[in-house]
Amino acid sequence: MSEELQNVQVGIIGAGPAGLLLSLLLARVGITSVVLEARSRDYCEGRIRAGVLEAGTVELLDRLGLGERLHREGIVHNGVDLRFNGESHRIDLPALTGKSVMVYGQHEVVKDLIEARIAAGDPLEFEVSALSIAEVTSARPTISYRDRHGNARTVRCDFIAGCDGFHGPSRQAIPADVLRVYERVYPYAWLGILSESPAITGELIYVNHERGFALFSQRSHLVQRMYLQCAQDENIEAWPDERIWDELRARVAGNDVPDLVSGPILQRGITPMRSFVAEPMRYGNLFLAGDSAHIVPPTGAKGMNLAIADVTILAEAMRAYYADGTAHELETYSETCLRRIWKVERFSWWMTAMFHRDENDDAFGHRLQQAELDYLSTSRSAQTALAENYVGLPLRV
Ligand code: FAS
Ligand code: PHB
Repeated sequence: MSEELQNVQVGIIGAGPAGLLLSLLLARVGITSVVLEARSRDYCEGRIRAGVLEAGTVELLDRLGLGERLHREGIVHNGVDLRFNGESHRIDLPALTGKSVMVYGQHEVVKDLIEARIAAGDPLEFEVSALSIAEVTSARPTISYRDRHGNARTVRCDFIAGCDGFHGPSRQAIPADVLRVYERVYPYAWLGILSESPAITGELIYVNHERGFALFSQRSHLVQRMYLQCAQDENIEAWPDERIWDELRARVAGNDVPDLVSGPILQRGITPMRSFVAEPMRYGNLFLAGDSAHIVPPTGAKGMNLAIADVTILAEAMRAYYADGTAHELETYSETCLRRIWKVERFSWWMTAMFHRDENDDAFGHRLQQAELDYLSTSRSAQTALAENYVGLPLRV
């Protein structure tokens, strides 16, 4: 099969939020790129993941002209409820930060980004295979792959953006003696469902309960996204609908909370919980962005937002390089991103430790958790600290 060579400025691996958004940000400033995705378009658009957009993410999508459906179908959330010891404590986001968050599924964001990329007529290839990266320390690194028809192809570019998620090949292209990895795996997981049912209160409810953590989120007024803390090795087959609904009710029930109304479960799955950071995020002319470089436990609703922040910084650095010939922002890309990433890792770890019941924890640890929650419910300063992280830290911190 013929070998075809494409020359672009940036080769982007992965059509998740990071890769797609980077391609659109680069196109706005005249930088050519190709996006190479292993999965099909339908698979990428059907992958149910994150649900909360930080204020900065919404502003960015608006600037890109991608906010129309987001504002039509998304739901503005001005508060989140923290529930423990049978009581709810509302964090008033605008009162504490002047900002809100938007509930709009990641898969909806991906649909909007794919549509925009295709409408622009720029290259976006799905179902590629046998992808490999080479010569990343040279001036013209390459990406080789087979397209969906089995044709061998090679992309020669100035830069490669590894937006291929936690399991992609980009991070592996950094030599083991260069790469530093920091990881914490949590002793529990999340059982998540998507259901056609009404919300309890219409705002997110994070629950610390003796039976375990629960989270009540949304995708629309009629579709809810809910999670239960479960064992790391939980078998989803052991959770028929009735058991899921009973457990959700048991963890959120109280005189101060409306009843949880059940409905058809549209999707279910188990999500493992880990914190992970790979440093550096640049090696030669390979740049990692998003889940290829870091993972946060979803308790802080940060995964997708962090990926979007990475590529915003990377796109600005590449613009400066091509427009002004200055490489400073490229050279400091990793350092700039990691300063924000570690703050978000901290917040996500803190929210996770505060709300989950860890059976390995001792009585002292449990009391500390209770004190953390009690302090949050009584201190405006503590609530402000949570709120400013929840709505999203500034891009450069
Ligand atoms: P992504 O993983 O989204 O995209 C990477 C893309 O690269 C994928 O499309 C993949 O197919 C492609 N790829 C991989 N290898 C390739 C190869 N060799 N060749 C070509 N393409 C390749 N975050 C939250 O904030 N809240 C949540 O509730 C939440 N829930 C999650 C549940 C699950 C099961 C998972 C896995 C993640 C969840 N996340 C959540 C985090 C998630 O939203 C990520 O942070 C977000 O998808 C990151 O976006 P990307 O970095 O673009 O990576
Ligand atoms: C979601 O809606 O999927 C969601 C919301 C908040 C979180 C995690 C997940 O902290």
